[in-house]
Amino acid sequence: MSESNRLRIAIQKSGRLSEESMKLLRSCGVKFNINEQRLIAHSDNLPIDLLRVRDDDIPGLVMDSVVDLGIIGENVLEEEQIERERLDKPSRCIKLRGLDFGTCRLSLAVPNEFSYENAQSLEGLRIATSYPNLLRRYMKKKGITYTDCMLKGSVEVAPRAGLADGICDLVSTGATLEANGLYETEVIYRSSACIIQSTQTQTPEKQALIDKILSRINGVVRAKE
Ligand code: PRT
Ligand code: ZN
Repeated sequence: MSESNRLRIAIQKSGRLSEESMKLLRSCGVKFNINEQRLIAHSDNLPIDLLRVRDDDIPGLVMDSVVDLGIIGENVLEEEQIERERLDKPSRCIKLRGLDFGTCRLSLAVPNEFSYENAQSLEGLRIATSYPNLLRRYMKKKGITYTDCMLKGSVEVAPRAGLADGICDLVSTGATLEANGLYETEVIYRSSACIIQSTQTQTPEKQALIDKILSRINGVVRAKE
């Protein structure tokens, strides 16, 4: 991507954070129209381009300075940060602030018939997850050895399908666990959406625009509290 004077903000293309991310930017006075076919949406009134991508790609795009800002779940950010630490790869980004949407928790859950006492009950078992790094960090802290079964989706059906003994997945209402005959045993990480910035040098103009957007976000979030 060529250098641009326009501020680039990555948001989730379609998913649980998309609507709220666009609403937040619009309430900060950023005007834009979305063309579903297009990856990029140009703002009409400010030098800002929105990149609409999969949420998992957002931390990397910010850390590699492909974009300046990103709106992402803390769970996805933290997972990528641990991965980069593991690979000795720099993660050049700072969290500017937490946001008031996308709230959920990453939890361990087991089938209803499983008699669970504490995290040690999972010793030697297989756990399905899309968050292998957050799970490893937690299990290491607890001194539990386990095998992971990496699944990008349908994690909640893994025990019933005989792929795993338990799962480590995102929960908000708990309805998905219940529908799949599982119950939550431990919360291992609490998450909400957040806005992150690349730490690579900004032009003064871009930094001034970031400061303006951030101060408007502070105002919008405070007004709702
Ligand atoms: O396509 P793309 O990769 O961009 O999207 P995705 O499918 O990976 O992500 P998406 O849109 O499902 O979630 C984006 C982000 O929203 C997550 O990374 C979290 O930060 C946040 N979030 C908040 C959630 C939930 N709540 C949530 N409930 N993400 C997922 N879920 C799923 C969960 O995985 C489970 O399948 O919802 C189900 C559980 O919900 P309850 O209400 O039944 O408990
Ligand atoms: Zn995703």
